[in-house]
Amino acid sequence: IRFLTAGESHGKALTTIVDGFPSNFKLNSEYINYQLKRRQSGYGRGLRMKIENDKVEILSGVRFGKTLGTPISLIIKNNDWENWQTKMSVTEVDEHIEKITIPRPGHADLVGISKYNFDDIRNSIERSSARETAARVAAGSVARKFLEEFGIHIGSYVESIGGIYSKEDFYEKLFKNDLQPSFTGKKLNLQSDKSQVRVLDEEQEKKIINKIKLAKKNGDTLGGTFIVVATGVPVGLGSFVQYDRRIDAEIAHSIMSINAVKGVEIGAGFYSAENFGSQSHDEIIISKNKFSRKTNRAGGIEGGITTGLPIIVRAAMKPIATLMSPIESVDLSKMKKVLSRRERSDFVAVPACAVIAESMLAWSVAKFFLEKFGGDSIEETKENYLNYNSKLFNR
Ligand code: EPS
Repeated sequence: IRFLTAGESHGKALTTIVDGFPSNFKLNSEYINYQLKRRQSGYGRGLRMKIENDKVEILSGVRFGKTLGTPISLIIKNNDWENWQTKMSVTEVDEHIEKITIPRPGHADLVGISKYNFDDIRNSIERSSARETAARVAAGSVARKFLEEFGIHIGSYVESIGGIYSKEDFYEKLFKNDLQPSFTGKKLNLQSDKSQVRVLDEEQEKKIINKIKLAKKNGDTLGGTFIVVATGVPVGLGSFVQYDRRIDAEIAHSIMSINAVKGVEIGAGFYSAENFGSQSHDEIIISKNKFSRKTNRAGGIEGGITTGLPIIVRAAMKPIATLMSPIESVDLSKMKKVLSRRERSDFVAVPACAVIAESMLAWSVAKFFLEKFGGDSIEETKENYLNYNSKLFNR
C-alpha cells in the first residue's frame, strides 16, 4: 500500500491518493471525518482550528459504501483559502505581496528556503506546516477501517505536556500483560478522548491546562509525550531477515515523520537501557499447553516481528516553533539580527499529534499486514488470515 499527500496549508485543499487496499470493505466519509475532528481538537490549539471544520470528500475508489480495490482519492478543502486566494494564487498576481524574510528558529523556514532557493519563506512555510497531517489522518483512517475488519484497534493517550505527568504510571501498566485481553486501543480512546488534553488523569489535566494558560500568557509553546498502541495484532508481522522488513523500524519511521516529533521509543526501550536483562525481557510461560509472556516490555515486537501482544509506541513532540514572544533570528533581506517573526499558530498540539500518530501506526500495521496476507478482496485477505491462524503454532 502507498499514499501521497499534496496541498499547501493555505492553498485550496489537501489531497491524498491511497492505493493498494483490497475491495469490498465498508468505508464512508463519516468514518474519516470522525478522525479528522479528533485531530482538530485539544486544549491549546490556535485560531486556525476555529476556521477549519475538516471534512473529507471521497472522489474515487468507493462505490455503494464499499471499497473497489482501486485508488481511493480524498480531498479536504481549506476554509481559510478564501482569505488567501491572492497570497497563494497559482497564477501570477499584479498586487505586491510582501515577502517573509525572518525565519522562525526550530521551524523549516531557514532550511527550506536554503534548499529550494527561495527568497520568500512563505514558500517553505506552506508545505512544512502541520496542516498536511489532516491528509495523513484521512489516509490513515482507510488503514484503520481495514484493520478493524480483523479486530485490530489503534488508540492513544497523552502521557505528559510541559513535563507534567500523572502520579499513576499508566505506561508501566501497559507492559504488564495482565491488561490483556480486555484492553483494546478502542477502549483506550474512549477514556482519553474525554479529556481536553487526552490524558487519563483529571488532576494531571487541571495542572496541564494551567501550564498551557501560562504558556499562552507568555506567548510561549509546550511539547510533550504520548503513547500509541495497536491491539489485536496477529503474531508474525514483519521480519528479521532484512532491515527494512522489521516492523519496529517501519513504525519508528512513520511516527518520526510527524511534524515536531523528536523521539520515538518502542516498548520499554529507554527503561531497559538502564536496567538488567532479567528486568527487561518478557518471560515465556506455559499454561494448559499454551505459552504466553508474563509481561510486554518488548512493546509487542521481538526481532522485528509482532508477538501478538499490543504494539506500544511512545513519542516525544517538541514545543511548536512559532512563538508569540519571539526569540533571536536574522532578517535575511538585511542580514541583521532581529527577533523572530510571529505567525498564527497553536500553543500546544500534543493531543492532536497523538491522533496523527494513531493514523501513522495504523498505516504501518496495515502495510505489513497486507504484505503478509495480501488479497485483492477483503474476502481473500480474510481467508488467508484465517488459514494462517489455523495453522499457527500455539494458536
Ligand atoms: C495546522 C494548521 C496551521 C497551524 C498548525 C497546524 O494553520 P495556520 O498556520 O493557518 O495557523 O495552526 O501548524 C503549525 C503548528 C505549524 O507550525 O506549522 C493544522 O491544521 O493542524
